[in-house]
Amino acid sequence: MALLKRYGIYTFITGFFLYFLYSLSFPYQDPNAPHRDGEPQRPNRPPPPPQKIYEWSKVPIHYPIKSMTPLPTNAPLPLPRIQFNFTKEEANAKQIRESRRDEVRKAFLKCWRNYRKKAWMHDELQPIAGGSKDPFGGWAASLIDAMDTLWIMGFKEEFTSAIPDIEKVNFGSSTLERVNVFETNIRHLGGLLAAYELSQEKRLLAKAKEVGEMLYHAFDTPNHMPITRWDFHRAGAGEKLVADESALLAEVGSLTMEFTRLSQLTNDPKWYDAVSRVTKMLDQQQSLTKLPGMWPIVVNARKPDFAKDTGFSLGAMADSTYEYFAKSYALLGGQVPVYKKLYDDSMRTALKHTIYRPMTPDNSDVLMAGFVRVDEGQANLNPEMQHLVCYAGGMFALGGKIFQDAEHVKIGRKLTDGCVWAYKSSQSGIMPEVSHLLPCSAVNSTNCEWDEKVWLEEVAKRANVGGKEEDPLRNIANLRLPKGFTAIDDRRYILRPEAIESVFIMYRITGEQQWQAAAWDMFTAIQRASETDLGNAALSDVSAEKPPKDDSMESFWMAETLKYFYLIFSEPNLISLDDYVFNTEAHPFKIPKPKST
Ligand code: DMJ
Repeated sequence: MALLKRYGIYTFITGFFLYFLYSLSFPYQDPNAPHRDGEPQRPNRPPPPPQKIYEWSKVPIHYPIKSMTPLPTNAPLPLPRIQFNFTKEEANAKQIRESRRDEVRKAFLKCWRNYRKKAWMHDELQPIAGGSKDPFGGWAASLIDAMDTLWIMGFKEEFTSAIPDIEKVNFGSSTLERVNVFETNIRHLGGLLAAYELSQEKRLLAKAKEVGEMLYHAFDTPNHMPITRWDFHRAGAGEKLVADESALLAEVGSLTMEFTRLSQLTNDPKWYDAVSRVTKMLDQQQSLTKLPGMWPIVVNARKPDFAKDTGFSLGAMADSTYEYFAKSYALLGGQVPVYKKLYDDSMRTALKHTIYRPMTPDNSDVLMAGFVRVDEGQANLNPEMQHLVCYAGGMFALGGKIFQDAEHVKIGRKLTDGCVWAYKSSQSGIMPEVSHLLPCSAVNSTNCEWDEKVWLEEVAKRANVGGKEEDPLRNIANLRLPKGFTAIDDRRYILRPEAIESVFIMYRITGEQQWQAAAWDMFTAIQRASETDLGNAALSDVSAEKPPKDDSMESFWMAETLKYFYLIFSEPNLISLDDYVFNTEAHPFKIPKPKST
């Protein structure tokens, strides 16, 4: 009660809701976890026996499409140049770059070999105990996710010899009752498509099609909106299903690139048609939300209503929906203008309401993207900093290049700088999963001088130690907060890629070597803290000098994080941003080119 009185009931409720959101922000770890508040109640019937094997292309469709949206047929438009015009590098710089690249390659090979030895065909290797985990249906997530990295790093033999085993992965059966459609789409479908793009190995495209046939059934609902946590066995048994009433924006809106590319590569428009329907909804409701331009994190896909909720962010649970607008525009050869409109309008709103300049002890001119709650028409910024939102720097920079908006490239730079700053400030050299900063008044605020007193007050407030007789400084020592951070809400680092992803994009766009230097600092810090005998392990507290380890190595470590580290130290024409767009799991898809180029 005293707590309620001191901070007011509003703060308490907001805090509780944010905690609830954070608890949702890691759906990647256990996609089969029990469903959350607001989820539709499922009928209380036992599921059909899980051993059943379904042939998805033969499972009947209940709600067939009467009129398919075709892929655009006009020739792709030439896109503006994205990458910096790199010239020949000096011998010394080349030598340093290559030795760093080789270190990354070595780290990857160690993880790959031990995955192969100890967890082959399972989703993940346990990098400490040497066991395995299957949080993604038991469909060899690490193997499929890492295939294009193998190719890019030049491990062609490993790549080729893995294909027969990939062919054996059975998407007709699953260890899970509910499949996370988003994760399967970005990791399995995205991984197979990119591995095919690079190698032209037809068996991989056939496998991608198999995944596509399966996921297509998640769109077999009365309104054709996807089910995001999909009852695999009920669908396989031919039951009619409906879309979720509470779904995460990212999980509804981030199927566009993979489904589009699958249609382009197979000449079958059905996948493109499926995602076009989601795009249409986003377009129709973009101006109707409580923060017009953006959509809330939780949407009702059953109605469908993407406008009701009040929490907005570029970060967890929404992220890749925004990331995919400019990328889908490029992937469709600039032929589908709605993606530019979705990008422009959402970024305008994001810039106005979610992006802030934090106060830092060295007065760095950096930016961060926070969370906004709209209350009675008022947008209130919660100045959080998520590792997940670090992709946003790359998104703005790339969007700025594709749509020729120099201001967006500048924003992208500052957002990326914000994440580099966060890595540098942390005790272990690695940014934590979720923390809070102190915002200055406006994005372009010039008046953002470091004020230790204001910072201490905010730390005390957030740590709930603001009593008169207490000394916030003493408590700060206990809180292990780098200056500028006002709270660390989640001290983990789970081998995520978003910061190096943006650093990589900034490097390829600007050609500035400072990004390679930042990348090397990040890589060495991560290696130092996370390396195990078998691979690399997630960390439970990056604010410790020697962070304790968790026995987990998510598939995105080999698929994304190490790929971006490798690419930033490679020749810039290796997977050039003028030739490829990366899906949100770092799988490169070829950009269609006009005939003359
Ligand atoms: C990855 O699966 C993807 O990058 C996704 O968009 C966000 N989460 C993880 C990495 O952090």
